[in-house]
Amino acid sequence: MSHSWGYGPKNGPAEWHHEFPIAKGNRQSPIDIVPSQAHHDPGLKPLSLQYDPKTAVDILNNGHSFQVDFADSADSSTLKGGPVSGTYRLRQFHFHWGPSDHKGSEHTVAGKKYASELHLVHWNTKYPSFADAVTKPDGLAVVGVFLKIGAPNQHLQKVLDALSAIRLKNNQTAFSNFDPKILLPGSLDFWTYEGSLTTPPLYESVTWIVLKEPITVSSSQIANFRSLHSNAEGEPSCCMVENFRPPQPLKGRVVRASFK
Ligand code: E5Z
Ligand code: ZN
Repeated sequence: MSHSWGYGPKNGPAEWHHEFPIAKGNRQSPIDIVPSQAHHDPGLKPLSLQYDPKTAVDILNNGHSFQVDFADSADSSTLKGGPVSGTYRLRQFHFHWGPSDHKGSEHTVAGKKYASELHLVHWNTKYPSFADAVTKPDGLAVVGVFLKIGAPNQHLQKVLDALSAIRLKNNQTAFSNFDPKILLPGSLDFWTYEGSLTTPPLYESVTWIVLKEPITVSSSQIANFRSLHSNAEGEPSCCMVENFRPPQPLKGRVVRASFK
């Protein structure tokens, strides 16, 4: 890669391995989840997600996606249970999407793509900081939620309304009093497997928890995601229209299901 990583033909997912050889590692994400090959595990605990709306602090265009960041200090927004032991603290959430409504998710289900995918990123509080946790095999737990096209999602509106203030890379604005729990589907049934960050540096540090039930958004709401730019001010204009990594080899991993 002659320049920094992205999603274009010259710096996209197929080229990442030159700078990040772990791209060809043994627990890379995303994957294709094949429900008929998932193992129901009755020993999995129910997933417990508790979020304090006051811990939301800002919304940032990082040039690859946009993310809502949460305060790193308070232990009031946490993930417990499911496949993990201990307490994981919410760090940020962000989305991946595509050039059209037919593709955009990172995980697929029996080969089927959704329009978009929400990632809620949590880090294991047995480590002193996110930066320490992000490189550890049990450092992160990311909840993945599929988005499909249908009726508009009112719960997403506050997020969408903030996007006009962060059109360009490195733009950031205050974003407070938001409970990401309102974005979750009715059922917390999930698949889980050991994987990685889906963007460079692709660290193999993520326990993935992918919810079975999608949420619904309208086509014009996703179009709003695509109105963001991946360039900084003064650089050639490029729209953020495609920011997903395709499924990676399973390499013998087992996907467990919390449900029958
Ligand atoms: N798409 S995702 O949910 O798999 C995901 C979640 C979080 C990150 C990326 C993808 C993320 N990226 C930044 C990683 C990082 O947090 O902190 N990299 C720093 C490089 C570094 C040590 C500097 N490492 N020192
Ligand atoms: Zn992500």
